[in-house]
Amino acid sequence: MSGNLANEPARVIEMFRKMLLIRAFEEAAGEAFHAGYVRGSVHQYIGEESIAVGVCANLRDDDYLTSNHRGHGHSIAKGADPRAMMLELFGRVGGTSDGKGGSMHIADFSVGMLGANGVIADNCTMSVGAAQAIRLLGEDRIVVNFIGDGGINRGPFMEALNWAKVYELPVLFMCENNQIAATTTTRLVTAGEGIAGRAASFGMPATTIDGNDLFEVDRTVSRAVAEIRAGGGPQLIEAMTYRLRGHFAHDAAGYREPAEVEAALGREPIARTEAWLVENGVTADEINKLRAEIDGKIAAYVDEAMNAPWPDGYLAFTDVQDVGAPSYPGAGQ
Ligand SMILES: Cc1ncc(C[n+]2csc(CCOP(=O)(O)OP(=O)(O)O)c2C)c(N)n1
Repeated sequence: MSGNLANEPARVIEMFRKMLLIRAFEEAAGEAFHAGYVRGSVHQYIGEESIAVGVCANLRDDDYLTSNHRGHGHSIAKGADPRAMMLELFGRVGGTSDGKGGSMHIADFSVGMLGANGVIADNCTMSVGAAQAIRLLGEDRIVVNFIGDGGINRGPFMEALNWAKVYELPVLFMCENNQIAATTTTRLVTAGEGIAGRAASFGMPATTIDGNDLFEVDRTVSRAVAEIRAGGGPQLIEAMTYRLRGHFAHDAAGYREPAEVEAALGREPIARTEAWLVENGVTADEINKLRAEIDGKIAAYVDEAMNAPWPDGYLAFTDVQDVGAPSYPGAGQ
């Protein structure tokens, strides 16, 4: 690996730490799901960590991000608190939405995380709305919109690309191409020139990169963000990757050849970044210490979430649009 990070080992270590944090969070989320603590579903981001981390390392706190159903990694990379996220997955008080959102609806406006979204591609129109607001307010923030390769076949994606380009809005469409949408090979159900080609047909600069290479993600996103922030209009980056687990925690992914998974393991981003760190003088001891520290933190979050109180009923009516709810027990507390 080589890239613009090559002379910044401290920055690489910080990014590696975030990748480990995401991996440990996702492993714990899967275990909690199987143990019956998490209602609904859990879509793990295992194997794709370099994209979220490489993207968010180039954003400011006040930049916006929208996400999809596989949003834990995006949220952590943008700065959301993994402790509050774990409480949210468990549906408890103190979660990012006091348990109302759950795994697919993490939001933390304090770090620009406008929300994950379980409806495929619907975050695209939210991103464009946020970008339109940035334009109206004369700000220099940008919006990053995460989307999967399956999501690009839904209407809101096409609408959003069109609107963003017509108004030259500050949006980076970040497509994580893990090559499969639930159980369907995306290539077989996608017409045209592919993802980058589709963006290019809207007149939008678009490029395809190796998303498992943290350095390539960082380098490409850093350039795109600078251009978008300077008023250059929207862009799309297609980051090739592979999800190492099933579509969701209860999917054994039997539709994949073991050899394919084996090959993907050889390209997975944490091992690749770790190899770079070792080559550049970081010792195995230091890496083990980092891992142990992160694993300890995540175990404490799980422990706390298992024992945290459930929300009182009245919390169902807080932080939601006021539709004139009638009086309810605990109102005004
Ligand atoms: C509008 C809509 N249709 C279908 C679904 C069911 N669904 C959930 S995830 C998914 C596949 C998404 O694939 P992709 O966008 O490639 O993301 P990935 O899961 O690969 O990260 C589907 C079809 C949904 N959530 N929303």
